[in-house]
Amino acid sequence: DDDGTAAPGGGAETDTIVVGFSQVGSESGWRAANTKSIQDTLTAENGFELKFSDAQQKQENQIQAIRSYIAQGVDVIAFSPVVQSGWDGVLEEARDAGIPVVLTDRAVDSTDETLYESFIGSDFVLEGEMMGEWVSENLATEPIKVVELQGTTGSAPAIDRKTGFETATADNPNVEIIASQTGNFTRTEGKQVMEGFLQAHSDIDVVYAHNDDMGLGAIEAIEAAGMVPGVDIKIVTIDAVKDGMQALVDGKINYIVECNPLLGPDLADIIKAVVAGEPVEKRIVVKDEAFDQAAATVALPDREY
Ligand code: GYE
Repeated sequence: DDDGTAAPGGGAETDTIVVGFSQVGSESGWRAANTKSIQDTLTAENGFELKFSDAQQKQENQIQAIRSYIAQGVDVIAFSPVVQSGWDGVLEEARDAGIPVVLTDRAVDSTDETLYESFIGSDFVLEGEMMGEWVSENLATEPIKVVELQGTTGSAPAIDRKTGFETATADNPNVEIIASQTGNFTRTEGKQVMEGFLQAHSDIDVVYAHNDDMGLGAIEAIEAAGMVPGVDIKIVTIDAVKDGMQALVDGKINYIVECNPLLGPDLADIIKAVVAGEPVEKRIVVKDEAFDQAAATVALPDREY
């Protein structure tokens, strides 16, 4: 029988927000920093219970994880979609179950915006454009041959970073992209694909890698081929995680456009607002900077990731 007095701390439990989060994988330094930010923020202390799963870069694993969060009746589902297409079915299942969904980092191409509450992440087209402009102005004052290491096929950042770069370099006839292949955002595959590029082409001037890790893999391949990365072949990448910034400072990378992975605090705020029934922005764009070698030397000591 309830005597009307709450047990000590009894109220707190019912306030806990249960979140099911399906992460892309553990493919890169960016992903490691992003996972840490989410796990450090969605804590019991901050009023959350976090159910976290790693999809190992496979969409079917993510769909399975989301279905299991629906079955468990979590309060909110959050996820970073591996690829852009094919989400409508499972998102409808979440909506039918009355569970709100928040997208982080990567977009879905669903035209039905009622399938999710909010999408927080960087503008990947803009990142590609920032890179294209820098390459066009700083490296393509004479004809250059560029090889491109693409991110995971079908993922928003791979599609958008390719498009942005092509758009920004379209008006410069000196920029020629001679090869473009996926390295799946990993160091190992970036190295392997670069080895193939080096075998097929003796005249590569620039590597454009869609993330730091693939650029770091390319560095290994270039050094193994007896050339000097950053000098004989210029390297430009996206992310600006610690290892990438260190390579930039060391002169092995020539330019990095940032992509901020610290999405945890904003994600926590969005989820709290959604649960409280407060209005949230449909699209929250994270701002990114860019670094040349001099700027990286100044910034590196204070970098959080
Ligand atoms: O750039 C890459 C990671 O989706 C923005 O995924 C993210 C990308 C990031 O694997 O390193």
